[in-house]
Amino acid sequence: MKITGRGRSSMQITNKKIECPMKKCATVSIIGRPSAGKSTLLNTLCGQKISITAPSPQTTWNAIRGIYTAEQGQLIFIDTPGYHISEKSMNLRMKDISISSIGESDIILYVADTTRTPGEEEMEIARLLSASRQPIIAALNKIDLPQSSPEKIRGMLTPVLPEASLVPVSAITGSGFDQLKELLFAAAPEGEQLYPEDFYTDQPPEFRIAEIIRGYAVNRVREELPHAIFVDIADLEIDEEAGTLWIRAFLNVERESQKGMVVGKGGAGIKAIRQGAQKEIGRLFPYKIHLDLRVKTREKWRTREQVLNKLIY
Ligand SMILES: Nc1nc2c(ncn2[C@@H]2O[C@H](COP(=O)(O)OP(=O)(O)OP(=O)(O)O)[C@@H](O)[C@H]2O)c(=O)[nH]1
Ligand SMILES: [Mg+2]
Repeated sequence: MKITGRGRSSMQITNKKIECPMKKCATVSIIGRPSAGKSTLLNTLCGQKISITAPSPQTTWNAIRGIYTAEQGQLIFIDTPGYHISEKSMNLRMKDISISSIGESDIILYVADTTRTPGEEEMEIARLLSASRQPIIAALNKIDLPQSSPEKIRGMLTPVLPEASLVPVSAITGSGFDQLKELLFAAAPEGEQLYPEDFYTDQPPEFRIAEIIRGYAVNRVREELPHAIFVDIADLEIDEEAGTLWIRAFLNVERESQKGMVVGKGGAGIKAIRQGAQKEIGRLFPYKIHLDLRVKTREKWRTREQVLNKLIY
């Protein structure tokens, strides 16, 4: 039997043409304001906790890849830091990451929070995206909340991004996700999948561990403090015989006075962060986890380029 390839999307067996739909593969950058729900959406879509989330804005600092594989093909999402207008060094770095991820993608998934009245930042994102060549899908998020008003965002987006597909969703409940996935695969080019089926992120273990710890820390503290915390991993060691992964990590704050807020009364704060992180890390690695976590002060680290170079890249 003679089999000949015909283009990328069909093949011929002798005279009988059998349609064999080619799989889709696309890189999708997730763009939106801080706290719009980008990371929550990524996690719900991929069915895994890939990127940390928190009620406070500016939780995501880097481009985080999450991979979704289905019958139709593979979508490689890039979760990005919230697009925020600010001249501070840390914010400018994060903004650069968001903008450059747009250039790396086949599709843009714009996430907008329908519980907020669209302001200048939303408008700036829409204008930025209007200059891009890729298809744009706008997820109008948080429709599960009573104060959600998708019409306000629709009214603002339609004149600026007339070609964009708009889909109301809830990143928490997954409502609207069937339509969202359909739109994404429809916009995706044909191509072979880049990652194995069971692969869902490419974050290096040390980075992932630091993020998990930071996630528990930022969810534990309030107001300005979430932004003042970064994690560094001093040591990672596997004891194969004992089946233990030893982790020594520091939670860094900006001022001595913030240490107590993280440590909490009688050490309750740091204990809860340690226990939560330890349990979650334990689900990722086939070892018993021993996390030694301490709080340290690193004065004004958010203005130090050397520190930022290690954290946001
Ligand atoms: N009710 C509701 N809450 C949501 C939804 N999506 C996200 N949230 C909440 O909104 C907050 C921010 O969510 P994130 O996913 O961290 O937002 P983000 O856009 O990644 O934020 P940055 O990383 O700071 O840019 C969290 O408290 C989420 O639980 C949603 O669809 N419904
Ligand atoms: Mg995020």
